Amino acid sequence: MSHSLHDLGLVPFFTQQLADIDLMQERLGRVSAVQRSKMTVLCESTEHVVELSSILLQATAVERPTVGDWVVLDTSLSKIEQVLERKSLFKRLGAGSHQEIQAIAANIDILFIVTSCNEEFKESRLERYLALCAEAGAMPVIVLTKADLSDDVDSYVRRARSTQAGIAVEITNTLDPATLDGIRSWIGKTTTVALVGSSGVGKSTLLNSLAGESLTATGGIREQDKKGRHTTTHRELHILPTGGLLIDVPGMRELKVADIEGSLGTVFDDIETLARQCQFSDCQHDTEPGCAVQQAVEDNRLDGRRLLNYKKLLRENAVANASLAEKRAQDRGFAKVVKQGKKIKQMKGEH
Ligand SMILES: Nc1nc2c(ncn2[C@@H]2O[C@H](COP(=O)(O)OP(=O)(O)OP(=O)(O)O)[C@@H](O)[C@H]2O)c(=O)[nH]1
Ligand SMILES: [Mg+2]
Ligand SMILES: [Zn+2]
Repeated sequence: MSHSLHDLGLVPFFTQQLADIDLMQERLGRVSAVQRSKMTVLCESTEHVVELSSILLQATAVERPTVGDWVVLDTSLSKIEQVLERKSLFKRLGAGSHQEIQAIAANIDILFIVTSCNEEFKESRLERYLALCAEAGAMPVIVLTKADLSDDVDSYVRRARSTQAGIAVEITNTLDPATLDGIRSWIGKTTTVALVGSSGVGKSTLLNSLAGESLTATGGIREQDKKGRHTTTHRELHILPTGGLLIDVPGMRELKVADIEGSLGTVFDDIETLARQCQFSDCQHDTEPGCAVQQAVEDNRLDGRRLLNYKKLLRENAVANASLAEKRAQDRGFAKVVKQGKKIKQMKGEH
């Protein structure tokens, strides 16, 4: 398929970072997929499967290029030499014991947080995505799929709206293109949207319906608990024939947060506003006297579940930040030991 850099979402924010765009044109591209150490980069009219330069191989996981990044290739068009500054970055804390911040999608304008009108729907999960979206610097839209399977769509819309003041909510049956107008209205010619949400909610089905053709595989869900089968296995940036770019992200089993302290206030503005009226400035909104937040829960002005989730995210974030700080300190210590080792070798005249 032939496309221009403009079709790939090239806007002034990126061209301004290049000294001479004409000189760079051939070597400029956008990462569409990552396969271990290899990456697919879409350039003007062609695509290249490339490797990272030795300098980028030494970068941390979050600094290395990810899907959606704008990159400059070397003159042989076989290695990524430079990653342009990002406009936004959706990231999470990696699963398992090896904790590291992982870049999921770069340079996205909008995050479609996809959830379905069935047992899969959970306000707390949406709030988690919303906090990560605020931190990413993207605009969130909650997309409610499988409206055709529910006879009470309004209650799902109400619940979705309660997760963040003023949040945009779109409703669709992704199998029916006639229900996609609201969703389409968010996607401009150079807009990049990432699709996130649990496995089986219909992210890939939505992508295919918007494209009007089958760009990627979709799969069924388990009837008993409505859980998906993790059909999409890797992140990929797709160009819509009508313009706009969609990054399809596999359903994430675990969505751990870190570095979100600056963004919780965007999602939980109601709680943080109430907290300013608590008697104690360090109130934990637990059993303290004069707690305006607990009072709001008692008066049914604030959902107790929402308060519990806010506290849970705060706690989880604090634990993650502490362990990240410890890991960084260890890494620094390790780098020092290596450096000293080298120095001693040099002093002894060894190589
Ligand atoms: N009835 C109905 N079924 C839908 C809708 N959207 C998706 N589905 C079905 O849900 C199943 C899962 O859809 P996928 O698009 O593969 O889900 P996904 O979110 O991409 O899942 P992963 O790739 O595993 O993360 C498929 O059988 C779809 O046909 C919808 O709006 N209505
Ligand atoms: Mg999928
Ligand atoms: Zn309080």
